[in-house]
Amino acid sequence: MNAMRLDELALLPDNPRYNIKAISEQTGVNVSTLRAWESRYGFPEPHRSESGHRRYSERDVALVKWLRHRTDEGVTISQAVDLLQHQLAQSPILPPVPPASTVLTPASQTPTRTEISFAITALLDALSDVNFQEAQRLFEAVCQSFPLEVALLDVFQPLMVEVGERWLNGTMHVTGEQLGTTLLRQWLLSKLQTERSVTHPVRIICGCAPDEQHDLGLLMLALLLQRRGHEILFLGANMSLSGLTDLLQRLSPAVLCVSVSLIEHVPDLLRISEMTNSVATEGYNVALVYGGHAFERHPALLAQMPGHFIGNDLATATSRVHALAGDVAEGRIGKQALSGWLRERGSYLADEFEFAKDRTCGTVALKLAEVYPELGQIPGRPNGTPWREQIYSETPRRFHLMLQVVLRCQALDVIEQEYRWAWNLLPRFGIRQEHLLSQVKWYFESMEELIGVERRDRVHFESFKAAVTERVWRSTGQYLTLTENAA
Ligand code: B12
Repeated sequence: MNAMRLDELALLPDNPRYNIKAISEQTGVNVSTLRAWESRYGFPEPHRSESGHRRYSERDVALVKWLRHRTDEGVTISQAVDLLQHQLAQSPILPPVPPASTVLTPASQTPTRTEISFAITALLDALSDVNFQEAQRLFEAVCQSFPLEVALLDVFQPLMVEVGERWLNGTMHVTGEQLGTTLLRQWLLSKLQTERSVTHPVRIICGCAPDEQHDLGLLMLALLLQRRGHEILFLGANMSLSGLTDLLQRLSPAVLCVSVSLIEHVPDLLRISEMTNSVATEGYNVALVYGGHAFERHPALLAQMPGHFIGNDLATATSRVHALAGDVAEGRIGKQALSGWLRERGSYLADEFEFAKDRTCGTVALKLAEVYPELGQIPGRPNGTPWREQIYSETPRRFHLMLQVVLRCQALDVIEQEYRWAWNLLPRFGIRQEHLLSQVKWYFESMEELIGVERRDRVHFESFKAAVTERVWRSTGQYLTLTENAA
């Protein structure tokens, strides 16, 4: 059996099935030798029944056979075990071969198909057996060792679909389904929470139709969109419609993503669309995007639906929502384009900004120093040099001056030119895109608080912020993900 076959062995189930006599008969390795291998090399390491008897899995059988073939070829058993451990260590989800190896495919490397299907099979086994610890271990291994997009799109999504199939045909108890849902949901929510970072101010709201419980697909979409830098408000399952109109007006999101899995919740989309239409008449343009299992089952419904259906494939949907959000935020879809508003209101806003300049720039400087104390610490130069001072206090002022030009001359594009030029220098001083985007965010936050944006300017003000941030983002480094590459 060559190395490739060994890789395939990893796909076999690991649930306990055979006693020692049965595995001995199947492999031709006698019972005492099996015990000796176990005590000397820690392998095979069988499960134990409640009464303490050894129980071996299909995978154990295959691995013992593999060892026997090696010894038949003249390799010593200790060399064969070494070889086995070495080869299994190449696989991201290791069957527990002692000493328990933790060598995983680094998250930056794309796992092989075998590794992916092994992960799915192993997870399905653990869920079918309602083996909480094993399921949790495998979930963690996948999350740690696979790139996020691969974990979501290639492992967890097909896993959940298969879980649904097994539940339907009675081969998996509902508890297994619940266990999978809980582990996945917890992990996705914690990712959404911890990965929140400043980039675009383009806001996107994600929620499931009222009474709809299936929120995992939407949660994945939310996480992928957040990775593109959007500000996500995740309302989750069973979204309430009573305060939705108000929420849309208050938060002025560029996109509202709605998920519908069960057909009975489809009519709610019509109600939601009435709400997005009604806020649009007041100038709050929100693109309604919908998707979910219901439309996979009943594509004929699509023709009757309002809003945008951009497909259920999460990678493509992420790119499309990203593009749509940019369009809406920049007012391309809106009644009055951003450039028109800038012509009309730019100078007024510039005056307002000028009035609040000192306080805002002071606030931003303090925040920069507090959140990024490492900034400006150039090797070989003592701390507190004028350079550090300049980073913290001068950069918000320069940003302010640039916005004055943008607002008074209605020249959004100068931002891109200026930042492209600066980006030739800044990384050398340890400045990252995140620092620049944080500065932009804090500047606008402070300005909004101080000047109190008038109601009639609110929508365009949001678009303006988005347009500025987008340009800073675009001209300072890259934010490439697998999904983006694929798009
Ligand atoms: C986990 C699960 C549950 C969990 C949900 C937990 C949670 N927080 O999500 C629980 C246990 C609560 C549950 C309950 C029920 N479930 Co259920 N469930 C599933 C299961 C196994 C997985 C769902 C899942 O997460 N899939 C993985 C995600 C990634 O896929 P997805 O949700 O389909 O989303 C995809 C796309 O649609 C898209 N997408 C989703 N939303 C959006 C939104 C936008 C804007 C975009 C662009 C894209 C997009 O992204 C994904 C990529 O394709 C599915 C099986 C399946 N085939 O999906 C059954 C399944 C959906 N459930 C089903 C059923 C019947 C039910 C119940 C009625 C069962 C019952 N009697 O209790 C209840 C109904 C609850 C309710 N009122 O909503 C059936 C639905 C069949 C049908 N006729 O439509 C399924 C298909 C199982 C089956 N094989 O029959 N369920």
